[in-house]
Amino acid sequence: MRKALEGVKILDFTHVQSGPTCTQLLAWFGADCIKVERPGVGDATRNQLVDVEGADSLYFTMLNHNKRSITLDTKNKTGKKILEKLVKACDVLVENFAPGALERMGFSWPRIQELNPRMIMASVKGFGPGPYEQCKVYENVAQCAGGSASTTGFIDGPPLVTGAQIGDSGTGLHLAMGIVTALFQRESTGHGQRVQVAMQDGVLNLCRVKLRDQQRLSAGPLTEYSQYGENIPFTDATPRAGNDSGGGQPGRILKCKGWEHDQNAYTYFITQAAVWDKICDIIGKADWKTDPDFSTPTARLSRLNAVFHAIEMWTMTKTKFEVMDICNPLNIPVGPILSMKELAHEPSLRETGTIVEIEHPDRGTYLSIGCPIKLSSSPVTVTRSPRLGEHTDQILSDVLGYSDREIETIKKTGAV
Ligand code: CAO
Repeated sequence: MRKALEGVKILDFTHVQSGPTCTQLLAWFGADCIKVERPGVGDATRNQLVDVEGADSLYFTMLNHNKRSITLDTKNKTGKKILEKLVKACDVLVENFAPGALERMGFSWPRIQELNPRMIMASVKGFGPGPYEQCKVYENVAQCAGGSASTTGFIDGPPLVTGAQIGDSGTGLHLAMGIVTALFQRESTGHGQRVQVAMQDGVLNLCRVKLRDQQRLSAGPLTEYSQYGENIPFTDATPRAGNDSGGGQPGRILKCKGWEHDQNAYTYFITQAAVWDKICDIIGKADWKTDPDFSTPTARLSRLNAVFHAIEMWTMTKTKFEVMDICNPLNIPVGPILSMKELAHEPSLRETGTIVEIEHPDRGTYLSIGCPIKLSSSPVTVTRSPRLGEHTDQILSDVLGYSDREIETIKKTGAV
């Protein structure tokens, strides 16, 4: 079956996590992703957090599936010529170098357009234009600068970063969206365009509801935050909400059976107003259905600690999966805290290709996360990441048309 992006050639200058997340997705949708790496060095993540000596790290392999790798010294004279040919041959250039690095290589946006007016040039940077635009940025810096950290954690503790890589992988997702949109527009205009996503903007976009709350503060305290019921005054900035649910229905993380020895024996539990009576029944508090102190959402706001304590007394008698089995049929929203170990072994995720087993000649079998976006007419087969420069000769010949003899001459210049 022909894949959605078949025929699209990506000149992939990305490294570390944000850019590779984006190009991996495009590769899964069928684009020919040509990863350009510095000879002898490659993407720094190949050698970061190494678990199998001599093999590319999981950091690299899990972000670079379905790509081809060419080594190319873009600061070498011949290397620059080859890069010019690649720019002419490809549809999209994706990069997440530090600000100014591509320009220093001699490949500014005007130069790229001159070489190939159909080229879409997509970039991730830490910040957009402004005081910080020259800064190099990593995941946690973006989480802090994008508003996530100030709104994560408990009210009486420090700001927290989250495990979900919203700065890197989140920005990569935004960039992929920009690229396919630009490809679509190119169908009618015939021209490429610049696609830019700043990690600060990507994180802030994911924190949209927190800016909502910032503005609501001027209309009075945020009643769905636990601190309201606990009489803790609000400041002039969106507070950290602990595990409160953001949608206006009180929710918390509660202990389940086995919590004493299993750090993930917890469940999320939302006391959605529409199912309050059912909650009262299952936790053995039928009288709360009519007790004026508990029967309405407003009355409960100042008693949430008592409410969740009673629910936790019940959840502690059940495993997190039993809580799920009992509450789901009753439409009570709950969610087990699933560990990476549990997710890795979850059969349904294997079934859908969300968790995949990949064979790698240097490291054996490893687990990876497959494509989370399922297209019915563009199925994804995840293939292993390339070794450094594995496809150099192949790309020089099949994309750029160099003969074997020319390739030998190129090699002597140190360009590849
Ligand atoms: N041939 C020759 N030179 C190459 C090359 C190649 N194939 N590939 C890269 N280089 C050079 C670059 O041209 C640059 O040289 P100059 O500094 O002389 O211009 C140099 O390698 C370093 O590239 P870099 O600046 O991107 O890498 P860094 O380690 O200094 O910074 C990072 C890394 C991630 C902080 C920076 O790239 C960045 O801020 N990127 C944008 C934001 C981003 O994506 N962050 C997410 C990172 S994941 O947490």
